Amino acid sequence: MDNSRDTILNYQEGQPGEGTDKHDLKWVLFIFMKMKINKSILELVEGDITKEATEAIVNAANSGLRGGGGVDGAIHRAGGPQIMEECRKIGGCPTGNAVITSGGLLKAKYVIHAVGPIYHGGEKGDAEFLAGAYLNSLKRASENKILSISFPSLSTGAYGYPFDEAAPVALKTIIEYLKHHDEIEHVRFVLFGADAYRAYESALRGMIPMP
Ligand code: AR6
Repeated sequence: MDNSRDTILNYQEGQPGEGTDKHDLKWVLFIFMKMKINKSILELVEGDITKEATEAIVNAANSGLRGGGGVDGAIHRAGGPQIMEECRKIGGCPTGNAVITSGGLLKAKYVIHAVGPIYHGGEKGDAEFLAGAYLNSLKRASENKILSISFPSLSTGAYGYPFDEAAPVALKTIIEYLKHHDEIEHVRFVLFGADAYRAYESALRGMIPMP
């Protein structure tokens, strides 16, 4: 990978807890990593994607766009029935692809529903379908002139993809896209829990030298 234009802008780590009492070693929670890819910002944060204020958030949907558990359930609960109404009209989306609806009651104006693969042990084109779900989400964003977008870690919940295998595929796809498309200014990975965050941080460290 050509690293010459990729710059670490910020890198901070903390441990869960509140307060600053050095004796019981509690630190304020503040975990994120931020870097520049070409003209765009790529950020990793730990959090709940339904609270994101980027112009679009990505949903880990199923091919019937029927809703479900995990991040899909959380997005439909927070965004209200309008999103499901639009999903019904669209009807479905093949694995590895993505469709767009409005964001309903969410802070985000749009939801991009991406269908990642069910994990088959790293075979049957798992990585290609996973990369396709990220790539097609970014294409929907570019087509709709969306400047900022947040992703969850697709396929790593109910669909069983291990974080350490999914993270390099996800990050590589997004980094390659941003190198050739500076119309998307800001991409955030909103990772649910410390295990997810650590896997993505470690994959990113493996791709781009860190200070
Ligand atoms: N914010 C960010 N990430 C989240 C959140 C949240 N609020 N909630 C869960 N995650 P999953 P999949 C993480 O199961 O594996 C659904 O039923 C979670 O920790 O949501 O692609 C759909 O309808 C995990 O790492 O999606 C499909 O049928 C990641 O999001 C199926 O599950 C993805 O977990 C899709 O399975």
